[in-house]
Amino acid sequence: MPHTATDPHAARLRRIHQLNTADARAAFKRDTAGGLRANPKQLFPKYFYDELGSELFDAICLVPEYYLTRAENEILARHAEEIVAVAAATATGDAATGDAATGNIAAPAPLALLELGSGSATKTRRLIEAILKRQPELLYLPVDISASALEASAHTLLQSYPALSVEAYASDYDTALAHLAGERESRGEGRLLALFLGSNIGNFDRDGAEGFLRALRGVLRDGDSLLLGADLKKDRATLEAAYDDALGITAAFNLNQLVRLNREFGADFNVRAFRHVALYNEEAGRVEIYIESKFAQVVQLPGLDMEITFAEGERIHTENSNKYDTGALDALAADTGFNCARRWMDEAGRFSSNLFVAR
Ligand code: AVI
Repeated sequence: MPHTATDPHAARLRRIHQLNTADARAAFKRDTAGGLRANPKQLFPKYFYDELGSELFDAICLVPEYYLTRAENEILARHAEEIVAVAAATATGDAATGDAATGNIAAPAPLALLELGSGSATKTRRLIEAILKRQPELLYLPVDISASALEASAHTLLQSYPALSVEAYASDYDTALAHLAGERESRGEGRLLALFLGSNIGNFDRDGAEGFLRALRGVLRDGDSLLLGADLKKDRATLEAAYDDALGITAAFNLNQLVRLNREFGADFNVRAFRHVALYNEEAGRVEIYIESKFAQVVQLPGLDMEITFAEGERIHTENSNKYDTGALDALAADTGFNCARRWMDEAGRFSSNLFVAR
């Protein structure tokens, strides 16, 4: 629902920064043309999230096979208060800072919450509630590629939490982190707890994950922290089912990339002539997702001035979902300017929430 002058929550929605500029459109064109000319063909996961793609991802989080969301929710339901307590203690050295000579005790600096890839921000509620038990107000800074998801989630959260203010960024991660690094000094003394939930880190390869965490580290001060969700390595059957559910929601999410190309570039993909494929590459420790051509065919993309041919069974690689073990997570923290201070897992040991403290 759009915010109007009569919207009682409008004052606490400080701003939605639209960092998705004309450059983003040019990058989408460039990435798509380059990816479809490459061998093997490739499309990029950040382009899954148009309005329908964001809704389909929310639906994926509800299918029985996609255990990740429920496992992370279980962790947050059990441990949100402890997570926030550890982040706040880290932020202040303990519960409060003080000047030993004068005996002046300063109150703990309030936490602000930054979330990369916030989507519908459903899981974030647990952390918002845990923080608001400790402090009277909270500034929430969500970043998401989808402006529609940001608008909707900001509205819902502001309705639920009268003590919340929101400043949102419609942007890809690189652009948002560069922007936020420039704004950090003007944000005052408060501490940041950054969130990167839901195994989003898994959609980067190792170099990409390092680059992302280093850029995020550039937005944080020493003692600020990052709660990083990471899915753990497990058996092939569980992983492949999680990315190829019986209802076909993940298939629709994947094939929606073709629908988007039809809409945005006037392409004539016959979506029924392609199928969704999800395979666990055990050696690489990742689920690989593809769109496969059911037969030989030619597709026109007038908006990109391209014609592309597919052989029968030829695949477009659309996403990797990397799975971690705890050693790899500790190494990732150490290599990017963090300490992994604490780790929580769901009872079945499928998923991890890692508190990385900036050092
Ligand atoms: C957004 N990301 C963490 C999801 C994942 O599990 O890699 C994207 C996804 N792709 C298919 N299903 C879910």
